[in-house]
Amino acid sequence: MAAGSARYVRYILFAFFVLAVFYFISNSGTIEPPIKLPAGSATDETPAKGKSPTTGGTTVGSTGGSSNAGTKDELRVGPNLDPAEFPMPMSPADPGWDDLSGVREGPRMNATFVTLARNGDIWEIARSIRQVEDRFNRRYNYDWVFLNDKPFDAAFKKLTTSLVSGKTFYGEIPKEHWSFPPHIDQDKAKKVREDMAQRKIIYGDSISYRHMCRFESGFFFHQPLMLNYDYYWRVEPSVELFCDIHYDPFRVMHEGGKKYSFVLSLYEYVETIPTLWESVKKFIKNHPEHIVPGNSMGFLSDDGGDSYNHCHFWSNFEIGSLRWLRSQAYTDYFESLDQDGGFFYERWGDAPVHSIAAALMLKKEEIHFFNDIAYYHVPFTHCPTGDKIRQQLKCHCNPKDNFDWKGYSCTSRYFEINGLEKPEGWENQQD
Ligand SMILES: Nc1nc2c(ncn2[C@@H]2O[C@H](COP(=O)(O)OP(=O)(O)OP(=O)(O)O)[C@@H](O)[C@H]2O)c(=O)[nH]1
Ligand SMILES: *[C@@H]1O[C@H](CO)[C@@H](O)[C@H](O)[C@H]1NC(C)=O
Ligand SMILES: [Mg+2]
Repeated sequence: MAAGSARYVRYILFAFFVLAVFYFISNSGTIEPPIKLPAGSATDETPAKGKSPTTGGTTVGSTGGSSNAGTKDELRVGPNLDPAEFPMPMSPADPGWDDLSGVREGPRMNATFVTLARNGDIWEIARSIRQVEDRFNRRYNYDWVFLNDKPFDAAFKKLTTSLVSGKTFYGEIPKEHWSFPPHIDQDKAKKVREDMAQRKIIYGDSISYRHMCRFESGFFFHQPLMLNYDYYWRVEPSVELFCDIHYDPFRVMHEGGKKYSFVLSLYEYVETIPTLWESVKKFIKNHPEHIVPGNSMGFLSDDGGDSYNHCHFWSNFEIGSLRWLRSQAYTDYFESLDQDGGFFYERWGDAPVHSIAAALMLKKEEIHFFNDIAYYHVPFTHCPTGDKIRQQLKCHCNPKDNFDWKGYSCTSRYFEINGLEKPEGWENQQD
């Protein structure tokens, strides 16, 4: 008996010892101090301080500041550098292609990332930011503007500021950019939502989704924080980037004279835009001066503009010119559409609204397809066609998922109207 209980006590002591060791080991892992965040990070519209990136002991001038070009110890980064001195590596044969480490020297464009999000989107946007940083921005340190119809909370600002290598800014959208304009008949709009709910049209019963689409169509580029830039790159929560981006897409836009760009295109859900084309035709009639010769009408219409084929560029990814969106032409276009009320009497999306504007009011050559930016937003993937390019860019997308050449994509049409040759292997990806 005594021997039995002694053994029992030994077991207990042993178990206690094991637990104590575990406790010690698991705690010793958290002895390091937590990451310190910049003091200014929780204040509205304040750039995070002390974010000058350092690489191997060398300090880089803030991306927005002047670059003391010439000093040996400093990387030459900034807005006023001569692009000719810093050629971009566009393919593996170009010098500098293999250098993906550290901050890249060279000019920076007057550009920012922009994200519209709710506080509740925090983890989904964190995922997107991390991929954009890993594949591109950690070497370029562009700013990031966050917009919300409500104030961003401290947790959102803290996490996003810690993830973005450039400066972060947080803006609250004014009521007049996120509400029903006075000319909208509330009863009529309500009936539409009830009807769409019954017909199970996606987001058909949502008021906030409509405010979001109208905001992205007509107001994001007018926000005070956005007035500081000429180019934007839109990033949504839960998107993915699958390939390394070796060059600066903002520079490709600027130096190539591009005003709008896309990676995915498709047909719009007709039920959401039954009268959009009528409204566009009215605008064309009233403002023929804004319709540009050499436009992309062939992308939108199979009968010279009589009817809309519902093709559009998918706007959850966009790199574009803010100057263009702030132009008289785009302003007149948005105001005309907004007067017709389809953001509320139907459920017009910002994707067809932007796409139609780009296709009619820009020259064909001003719209760019970024084949080498591999991208996913549920449920579609753009994965570059061709084994070689995917290997060169260290892509992790499955080529089978590439949507470009499938029946519901409009990208073939874009290639045809621009006389572009489709990449080798496209035939094998048609379904
Ligand atoms: N602040 C704010 N942002 C919103 C609201 N609704 C949508 N957004 C943002 O607007 C963008 C588009 O909204 P999504 O819900 O992604 O719409 P979607 O891409 O058509 O549909 P999903 O397939 O659900 O992604 C995202 O960046 C959202 O975070 C809202 O009510 N308030
Ligand atoms: C960036 O663009 C904005 C808007 O066009 C302009 O006001 C600002 O002066 C530009 N900044 C630089 C450094 O060029
Ligand atoms: Mg989305």
